[in-house]
Amino acid sequence: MACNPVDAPAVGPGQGSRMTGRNSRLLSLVLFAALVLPGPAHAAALHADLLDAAGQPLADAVISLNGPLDASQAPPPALMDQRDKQFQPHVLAVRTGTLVSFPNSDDIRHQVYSFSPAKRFELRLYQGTPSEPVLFDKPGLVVLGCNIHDWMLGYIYVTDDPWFAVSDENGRAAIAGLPAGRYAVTLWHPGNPQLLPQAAGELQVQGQTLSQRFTLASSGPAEPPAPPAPSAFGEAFRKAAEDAAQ
Ligand SMILES: [Cu+2]
Repeated sequence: MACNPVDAPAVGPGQGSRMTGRNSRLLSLVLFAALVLPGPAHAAALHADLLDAAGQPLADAVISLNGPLDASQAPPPALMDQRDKQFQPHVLAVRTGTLVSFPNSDDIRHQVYSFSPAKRFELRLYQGTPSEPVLFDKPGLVVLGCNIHDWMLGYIYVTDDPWFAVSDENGRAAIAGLPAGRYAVTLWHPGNPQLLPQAAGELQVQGQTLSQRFTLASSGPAEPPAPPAPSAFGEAFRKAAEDAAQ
C-alpha cells in the first residue's frame, strides 16, 4: 500500500506541511460533499400501502425504487434465519452484492439450497450459523428450500435498486432518506403467478413524506406453507431421513 501515508517510508522535514496540505484537501472534499450531496433536511420518506387486486393489504411484498443516486457503498450484510422449520423472514430483499448469513435458530438441522439461476448454492446440513455467508451477486429471484423439510420455502429478492422495503403484515412498507428526484417503482410479491417483478410507474419525490397506494398483480396473500401435522409415520420417516443425512 505505497499510497497510504502511514506506510510511507520517508519521514522528512516536509511531512508536516504535506499532511497539512492533505488535511485541507480533505476539508475541501467534506465541504464539497456537504454542498453537493442532499442532506437529511432534503431527504424524504415514502410510506407505501401494498394491496392486492381486491384491495386487501399484501404482506411480504417488495417495493423498490431506482432513482437519482446510485448507492455506491457496499450494501450491509443481511440475515435469513430458520425458525420453527420456516424461513424467517419469508421474503428478504437485498441489494446486489449483499452477503447473507443463514443462521439456524432451530434445535434440529437444516440443509438450505437454491436452484435459482440468480444464485445456485447449497449449505451442508448444519446447526447454528454456517461460518461463510453467501454472496448474492446477481439481481433476480432466489427461491430457497430445505432438503430435510420439503415445505420450507423462502425468497431472496436481489435488486440493483438502491432503495427497497418489504411490506409488513398490514401491507405497509416504508423507505426513508430519499433524495428529491424521479424514481422508477418496481413491485414484487410471491403470490404473482409468474413470480415476475411488476413495473409500477414513476414517483416524484420533493423533500416531503409521500403516502401512496400500490396495487400488485397477485393471486392473493402467499402464506408460507405450514409444517405438516405430525403423524407417527411422518415423524418416523423424517427421523430416518435426518439420520440418513448425518
Ligand atoms: Cu429444514
